[in-house]
Amino acid sequence: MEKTWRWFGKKDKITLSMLRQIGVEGIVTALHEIPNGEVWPLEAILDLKQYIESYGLRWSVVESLPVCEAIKYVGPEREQLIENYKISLANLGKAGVKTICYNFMPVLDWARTDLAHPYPNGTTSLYFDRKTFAYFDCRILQRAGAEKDYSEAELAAVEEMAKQMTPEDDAKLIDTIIVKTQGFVNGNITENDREPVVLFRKLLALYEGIDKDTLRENMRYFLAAIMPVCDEYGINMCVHPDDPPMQILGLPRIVTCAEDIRWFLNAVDNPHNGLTFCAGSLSAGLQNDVPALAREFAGRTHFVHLRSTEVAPDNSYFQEADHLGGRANVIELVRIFERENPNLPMRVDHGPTMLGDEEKGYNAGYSFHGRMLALGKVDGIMATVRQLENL
Ligand code: DNO
Repeated sequence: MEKTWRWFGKKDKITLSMLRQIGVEGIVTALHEIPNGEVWPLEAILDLKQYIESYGLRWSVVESLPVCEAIKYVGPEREQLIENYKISLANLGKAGVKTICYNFMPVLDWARTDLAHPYPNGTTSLYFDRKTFAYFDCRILQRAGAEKDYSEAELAAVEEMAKQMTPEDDAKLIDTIIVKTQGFVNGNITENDREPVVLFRKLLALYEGIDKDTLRENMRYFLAAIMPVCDEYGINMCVHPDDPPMQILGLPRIVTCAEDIRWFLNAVDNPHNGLTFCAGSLSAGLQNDVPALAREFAGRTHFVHLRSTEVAPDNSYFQEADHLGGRANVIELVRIFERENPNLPMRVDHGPTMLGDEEKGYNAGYSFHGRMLALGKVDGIMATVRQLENL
């Protein structure tokens, strides 16, 4: 597979010359300065592409060309937004950037309750604790009917937490869930918003009455509308699975398991409609056998994210695992994808914060040393697999 790296643009403290030194071949990035929903101009795409190429690298994947909420819940501006999306795709196609990652998760992109969970070895990493999330949902958000989604034991734990959480703890949790992970790099709510909880409730309200089938239909509609542009320019769309791959906050999630993936691939049965195989996201769902998913969907996978998680047997938490450990079975995944397509773009996803990363202010999960270590491991697996399998 092609060794790619998610780079957040010219402002990223991790520079392209650093990436060149550690063996990265392709760049995964986006025009982060363009607001969601606006057209990506051809000149701006070419400008960034040339910049990347001047470092001896290539722009392999766009992550993400964001799909606006109004396309997902069907707002009055849907048609205009889809038109804009098609123009951006055509411009990317003209520039020769042809693998496009996006997601179809309502409101939240990914979700974690702790972005710097300490590990015994002194590193920190991302963590999702169900009872803390339940506390956020029931106590901070006070979502109507939230209690229905949790067990009695979880609700009892929420009561206990409520006795201990300080206003500062609450503020940190709000920042983690609503600003940092919801928002991430293309968010609806940013650090400058004064009342994130109020805004967040408004976003959730947009999805009232939208169930799984409706969201599926909205995804099918979007994909069917953009496929002619993808056919014309040879663009591969690849949806990112829901992270975590389960229902949260009463929102429908439709890319969580084999049945979901089969559904959207069949609903628009075009090879340009494909998957970002995010091993870490998929591994966080106990329903998923990750290598089995890879075997089934490798042919429609256009981009691979390699990482792994450990999930508590009772599903009470999950955390990032070492790239060689956890539920994902990265070694087997490399074998499957190397056989399928040795040119598939692959990036290591997330990595521990370590050896001074914590002082740099990197985006959560996107440390330098942690990801570099993971890339070294995955590179070793790829070389071994290629030799053993004569690829
Ligand atoms: C988080 C990422 C996601 C991903 C988007 C793609 O670490 O995997 O934010 O980039 O969901 O649209």
